[in-house]
Amino acid sequence: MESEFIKQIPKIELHAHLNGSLNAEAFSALNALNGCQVDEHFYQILSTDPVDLKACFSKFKYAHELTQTVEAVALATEMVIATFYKENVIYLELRTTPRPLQGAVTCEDYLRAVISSIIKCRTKYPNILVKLLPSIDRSKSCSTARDNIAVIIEMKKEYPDVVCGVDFSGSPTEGVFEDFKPILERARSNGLKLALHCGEVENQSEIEEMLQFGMDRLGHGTFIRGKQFEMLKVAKIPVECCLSSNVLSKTVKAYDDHHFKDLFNINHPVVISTDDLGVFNTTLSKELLIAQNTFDLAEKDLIQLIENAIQSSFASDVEKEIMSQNVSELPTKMS
Ligand code: 6MZ
Repeated sequence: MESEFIKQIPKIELHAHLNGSLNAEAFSALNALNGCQVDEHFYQILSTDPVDLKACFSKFKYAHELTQTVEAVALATEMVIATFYKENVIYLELRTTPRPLQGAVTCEDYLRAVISSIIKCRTKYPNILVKLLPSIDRSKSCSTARDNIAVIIEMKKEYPDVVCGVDFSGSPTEGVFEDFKPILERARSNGLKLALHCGEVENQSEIEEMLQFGMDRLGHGTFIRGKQFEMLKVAKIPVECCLSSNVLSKTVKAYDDHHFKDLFNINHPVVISTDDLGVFNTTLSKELLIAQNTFDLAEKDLIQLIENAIQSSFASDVEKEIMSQNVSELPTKMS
C-alpha cells in the first residue's frame, strides 16, 4: 500500500520526538553501540495493543535505556535524520528533552551532542535541513525547566540556525501549565518560537489558558472544542495532527473521527506529523497515506498540507521560499 506520489513529494516533518522516533534499524545500531539487546518490540505499539496514552509514556524508557551516553545520543540523532531523509523529508524539526546521562553528562552536554550530530548530518545528508526544538517536560519540576531554558537560550545564541524554538510536552496528565508560563515566556522573549502540546487530553480550562498565553504552533489539539475551538480559529495557530499516535494511544476512537477533518475543512493551517514513528510503527509517508485514504484527499490537498507545513515551520523566509519552490516544481518533475 504505497503511493508513488507521496513517495516522490518532498515532505516536511514538524512534530517528531527524538527518542520516540527510533525505528528497528536505529534500535539495532544503538544496541550494537551499547553492547546490549533492548528489544524494539516492547517499545512499539501495534493497533491490536490495548494501551492508552498513559501506557504510551512508559514506552519511552526502552529508547532512553539506549541513549545513555553522548555517543548514543549523537548516533540516535543521526539515525533519526537518516530515517526521514530516506523517505524524502526535506525539512525536519526534531524535538528532544535534554536530560543528564551516565557519568556526569549534563543537559547541556546532551543538547550539544544532538546539535553536533545535526551539523554533521548537514554534510552527510545535504538534502534535508534539520532544526532543533529542545523540549520542556511538564511532568518534571519547574526548577529543571528553568535550568534547561537558561541552557537553551545560550544554545540558541551559539547555534541560531539550528535551535529555533522550544517544545512543551510530556505526559499531559502531569504538571500544571500555569507553573511553566514564566519559563516559556522567558523563552519567547529570547526569540525562541513556542510549539506547545495542547488539548491532548480533556482539560478545557488548561486549553483556554494555553490559547490565551499564545503559541506559534500547537501539538495535537484533540480536545479543543466550542469556545476554545473558536479561539484557535481566530488566532490561526497551526495545528500538528498526529493520526496514528492519537488513534493508537486511544485519545481518538478511529481515523475517520480525527479532528484533522474539522480543521482541514475550514482551511485552518493544519499539518500531518508522525510524533513518535518508532513507538507508533509508522512513517511520514504512511501518515499522509492514512490522511489521503481516510479523508479522501486529492493530490492537490496533499500539496496543500506540505505547503501548510512549510509556512508553519520555524524556517527562515528564504528557507521557506526554497522549500515552496521545490514542492511547486513537483508535478512537472513527475509528469
Ligand atoms: C506528549 C510526548 C509525546 O524527548 O526523550 N513525548 N509528549 N505527548 C506525546 N504524545 C504521544 N510523545 C513523546 O522523546 C521522548 C519524550 O517526548 C515526549 C515525552 O516527554 C517523551 O518522554 P525525547 O527525545
